[in-house]
Order: sequence, then structure tokens, then C-alpha cells
Amino acid sequence: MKKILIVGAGGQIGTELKTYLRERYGEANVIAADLQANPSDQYSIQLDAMDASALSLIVNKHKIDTIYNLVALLSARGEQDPALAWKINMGALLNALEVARQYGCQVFTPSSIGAFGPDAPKENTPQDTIMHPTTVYGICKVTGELMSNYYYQRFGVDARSVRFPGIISNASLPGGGTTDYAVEVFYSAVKGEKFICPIPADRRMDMMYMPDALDALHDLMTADSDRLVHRNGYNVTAMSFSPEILFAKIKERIPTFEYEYAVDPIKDSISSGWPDSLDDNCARIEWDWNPKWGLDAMVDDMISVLRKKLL
Ligand code: AKB
Repeated sequence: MKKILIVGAGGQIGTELKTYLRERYGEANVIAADLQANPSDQYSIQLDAMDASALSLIVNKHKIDTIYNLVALLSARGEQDPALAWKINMGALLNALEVARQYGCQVFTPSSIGAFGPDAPKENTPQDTIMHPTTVYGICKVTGELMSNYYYQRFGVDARSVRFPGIISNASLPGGGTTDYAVEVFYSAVKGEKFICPIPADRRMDMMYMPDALDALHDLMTADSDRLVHRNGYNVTAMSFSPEILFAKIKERIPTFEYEYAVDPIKDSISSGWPDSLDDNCARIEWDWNPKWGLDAMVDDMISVLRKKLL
């Protein structure tokens, strides 16, 4: 049985990953760490991911063999404070890789579509291609990919990663990302509030519904190591759409839904450099990646879950 530590467990992915992993491995085998402990969760602990000694003590004490490092300052927030973004994103990763080296842990850290910049091919962006990110978030992601690969090659650390697109979910809101609009719009639409969209109407980006993202994490981490050629980060995607495509789908289901565009220059600039659609064939071949949720099914489910939650 695995003994898992999720660092950054209170975030958008961590909140749902905790439940997903506990269903498979048992409550006591999934320790959830974040800046604040959750008093109603007996397996939740307080941890500052920047504190290497505290992380090492926890890994030792709980006999952890698998670490999910989900700590990140996302793309738009990163542009407001590049030094802080570098410190947090790289600090948390290096601490996770070092402790994994010390205790022989497997370690997952998400990369992102943000690892690509405007020089990368826009359509069917290949797994291995020119990257040249132009945001501090993207620079951290490419560096993180290289560091994960380095720790694997040099020290044998079983480091694995995917390049996540925008993740759409309904349990915990994202914050500070460029793709956040694709989550926030559902909250406005279900509550009957007008949505102000910060992304240009025709700007396409890759997206994925949370159940597929959780399967991607679990399937990659349990995949046969011998099959994995790309240790740095696998392209994964489930759908690619622009605001105008998504809003039309929402309007088909909620005809009173209203929106307008007030494009945010930072988010415009970030998203204009990202791929329109990724090629995720390597993930499909090397660990059988196969997303189940398309755009229509995702929109139906988001609206139905949020109606129960918010109304
Ligand atoms: C962001 O928008 O910054 C993230 C991402 C795509 O990595 N959601």
C-alpha cells in the first residue's frame, strides 16, 4: 500500500486529488499538507513547502513513498511578482526533489501548456518542440521539467509530470491563472450573473475536466516505468475551445446567460503565446492516456453540479 503526501492539498487540484486517492488507498495513507491544516481532517497537516527541513521531517515520520507537489503561483499572478513566482514555484519543486532523493520517493509535479511560448507550433503542438516561454510561470515550468528529468537521470528519482491544460472543476476555484475564466463563467451563469470575460472571444486554449485530470495523475504515477520515455512532462489534453465556443454551449442550456468582454492585457498577452491545441500522442502511447470528457458532457455536468451547490 502506498503512503502518499499531497503538498498544496488545499488548491484546485489538491482538494479533489485528496478524495480521489483516499478512495483508492485509504484515508490514513493520504496525508494532505498545506499552509493551513484543515481541523476537520485528521490526516491534514500544516506545512510551508518552502521549509525543506519540515518537509523532510514529515516524509520521514509518515514513511511517505509518493509526493504530489502541487504548489504553484499560476501564470497571471506570476506576472505581477516574477521574483515571488520563481521563489515559490522553484523552491517547492527543489525541496520535493531533494526529499525524494533522500527517502527514495516517487514525485509528481505538474507542468503546463504555459511551458510553451509564441515560437512553438500553435496547432497540434508536439511533445518535443521549441518551447521559449515568455512568462515567468512558463520559465518555471520548463526549468521544472528539466530539473525533474535531471533528478531522474542523475539520482534515479522517479519523477513524473504532465503538461496540464486549463482544468475545469466545481469543488474548489482556481486562482491567478489565465484559464480561470473557463471555471468562473459557470458560477456566474448558474447564479444568473453577467460574466465579464478577460480573454478575447476567439482565443482557443486546451482544457480538461477535473475527472480526466485526476485519472491522468493516477494513471501516469502507476504506469510501468519502463514504458516512460518523457520524464519531463507529457502533453495531455481533452478539448480545445475559445470563450465564444464555450459561451454558446452555456447559452444553449441557460438561454438567459449574459456576458461581455473586457480583455485583460496581461491575460491576453499570456494566452496569445500558448498553444491552440496540443498533440498528446506520446501520453496515449506510453501510458494509455485516454480522456473521457468532451465539451458537451463537461458543460452539462458543470451546470448540474453547480445548480445543486449554489442554488
Ligand atoms: C494557468 O492558467 O496559469 C493554469 C495553467 C494552464 O497552467 N491554469
